[in-house]
Amino acid sequence: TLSKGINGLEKVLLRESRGSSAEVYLYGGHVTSWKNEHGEELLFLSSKAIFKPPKAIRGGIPICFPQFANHGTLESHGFARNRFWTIEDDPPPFPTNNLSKAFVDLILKPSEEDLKIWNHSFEYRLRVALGPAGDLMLTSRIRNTNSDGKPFSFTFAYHTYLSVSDISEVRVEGLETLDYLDNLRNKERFTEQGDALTFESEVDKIYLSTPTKIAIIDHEKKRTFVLRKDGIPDAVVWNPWDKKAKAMADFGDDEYKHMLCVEAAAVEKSITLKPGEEWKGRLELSAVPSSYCSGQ
Ligand code: TA6
Repeated sequence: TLSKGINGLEKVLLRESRGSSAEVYLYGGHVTSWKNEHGEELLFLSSKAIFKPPKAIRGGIPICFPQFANHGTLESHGFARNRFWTIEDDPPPFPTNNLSKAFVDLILKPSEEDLKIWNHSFEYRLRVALGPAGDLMLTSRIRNTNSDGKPFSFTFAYHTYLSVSDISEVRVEGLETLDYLDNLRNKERFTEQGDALTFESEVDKIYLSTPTKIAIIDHEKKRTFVLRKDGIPDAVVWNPWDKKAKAMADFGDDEYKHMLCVEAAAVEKSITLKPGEEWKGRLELSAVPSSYCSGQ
């Protein structure tokens, strides 16, 4: 299943018996494609994405670790998204995901260079799996392997870019009435009003301690994405809108209309691991016709 992708970068193709599929680049441990059984692409990937280190791939699911955005001293979103991961043939057993036959296990360990910028030894295991109904499941296990007895702390996100038909036709349910930090207003804390979220301008918010289930409803496509997360308290919602879109070299000027990032994230409270401890964070995405969802 290992083949050469864009610019000769190695990728893994997962295919589930009913026809759904996913594509994972070893560069970044990055899911770049997730298709349903009809072959429809469900993730957004920019037509201008640059598949060349050290640039992270614009779209799909970048892994933000050990730092989310600029919440710390490292480069934005940390370094996991622009490192080469390797396939791990025989990882320690996962308690879940046993039903899936279409999966790949990746691992990232810090290089000597990485240790100079973040002086902690870790093992980051990522399993990407397709469920029988075509659900996309990502499980991260991050272990502190420091031998000097030191704990470490990190922030994290599955920076998921969903493909939508038209951002003005999209509604997000599950984040109403929650507190959020607004990145467009000095990361100040506000409280969301009672209605489902809709979009008519730039948004960059970190919703705090959210429910585990968030629904992203694409009215035009009559499709609902259901995002479930486990062990990951926060959720980031981002759309760059027109001005920021133009400012990004690896993003088309009008592409903001066709994407929305809804990101399972751990940002407000960093996660601390003592040596030998492991953290687990799971993301599950499904895409269903809107009529299947209650209230639709
Ligand atoms: O998750 C939202 C965010 O942190 C935004 O502030 C935005 O800049 C985006 O991520 C993309 O970051 P990047 O470093 O990939 O350009």
